[in-house]
This record gives sequence, structure tokens and C-alpha cells, in this order.
Amino acid sequence: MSHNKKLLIPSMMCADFGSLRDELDALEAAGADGLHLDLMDGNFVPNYGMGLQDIEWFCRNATVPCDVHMMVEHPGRYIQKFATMGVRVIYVHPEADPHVARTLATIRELGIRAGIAINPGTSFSAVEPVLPLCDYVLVMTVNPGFAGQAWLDFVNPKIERLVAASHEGANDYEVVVDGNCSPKHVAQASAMGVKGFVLGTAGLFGHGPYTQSMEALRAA
Ligand code: S6P
Ligand code: MG
Repeated sequence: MSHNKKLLIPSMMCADFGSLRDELDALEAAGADGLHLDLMDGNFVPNYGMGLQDIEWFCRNATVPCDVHMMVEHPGRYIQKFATMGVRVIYVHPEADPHVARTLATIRELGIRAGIAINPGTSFSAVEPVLPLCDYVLVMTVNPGFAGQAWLDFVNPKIERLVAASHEGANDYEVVVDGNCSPKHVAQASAMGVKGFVLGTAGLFGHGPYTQSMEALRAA
């Protein structure tokens, strides 16, 4: 596996929940590098996503690693639960947690990779102090809560700044983008140095066989 290999990570809230077993098998066969699992509380975002039991099902059944994106208030309340499920990354929103530095440290103490997920309207300088505590930074290129939205171009300069700072000083994290990862946006972000891509309706689901879409995205 080359060091520069893209991480292609399907967002499972976009899968067909009527045939999850088949969806999981097809995505793994197509070369998914992990699963992106969205937890929503109807409070931090105006929508409900998967619950803890759904996330547990994916963790138990997937052979690829599972990443949890917590779009919830007080994310620190739930991270112990994810430790027992064996997730790879926990993303918390600093906008939802007044003690995000403590939460990130606790995630790492539990042996899980720590990540922040940042809203389109959150600036680089707002998160700069906690970057050394992160293994991953998930940049939201849409306002979180829903699939099928347009990529917000004003986020691009922040992506470039986060990539530039990713291995500077005490920082050592990878940048992942979430929201409208179409082949065009994957190509653009990849050229900016983005490592990971959360795949929803723009690039993967509803576009025919997963193997074909994944190949096109990997080549993008
Ligand atoms: C919701 C969530 C995302 C979506 C994903 C959908 O905000 O955090 O992970 O599932 O962004 O992708 P798409 O291609 O439909 O925008
Ligand atoms: Mg997400």
C-alpha cells in the first residue's frame, strides 16, 4: 500500500438500511478503507442519524475499521461506549464541546485515534490550539446533518491551511473531507493534499456498482 493512497470511506447513513448485510459486503469488496458512521442527536444538528446500536452492528460485522462522526452535544458522554466497540477514529465537534481538549485526550487514552470535525463556519484559528491532540481532522464541506448538499467553496482555503499545518511542529494528523465528495471534488481536494474522503450520494451511493465508482474515485 503506497503512503499516498487515498482513504475512501463510505458514509453508511447513505446505504440501504433494508439490506445492510449486502451493502456492507459490496462496499468491502469494492475496496472501502473504512466505514463512516454518523451519530446525530437532533440537537447539535437538526436531524437524527444512526443510534448506538446501529454503530455497534457495523463494528461487529465490518472487517474494515469503523470511524464515528459524533454530531451531538456533549460528545464526551459517549466515548467510553465506543471504546468497547473497537472503533478506529472518534470525531468530535469542538463547536459541541466546551472541553474538547479533554475529550480528545480521553479518546487517545482509550487507545482510539482522536479527531475533530469542523463546521464550514469554524475557522482555522479556532481549532489551531487543539490540532496537536488530533490524529485526524474532518473538514465539513457542507453544513452537517444531511446528505445530498452542495460543496461550499469558501471552505477550500481552510482545507489548504489545515493540510499545510498537518505535520508542522507538534502536529501529526491527516485531513479528511466530508460532504459532496463527487469525483470532481475528490480530484480537487486530493490535489490540495487531502488524504481521506467520506463518500455519500455525490460519489458513491446511487451511481451503479460500487466497484466502478470506487475505482473512478481512486483514480480521480
Ligand atoms: C452528514 C454527514 C455526512 C454525510 C455525507 C453525505 O452531514 O456528516 O457524513 O453522510 O456527507 O455525502 P454526500 O455525498 O451525500 O454529500
Ligand atoms: Mg459525517
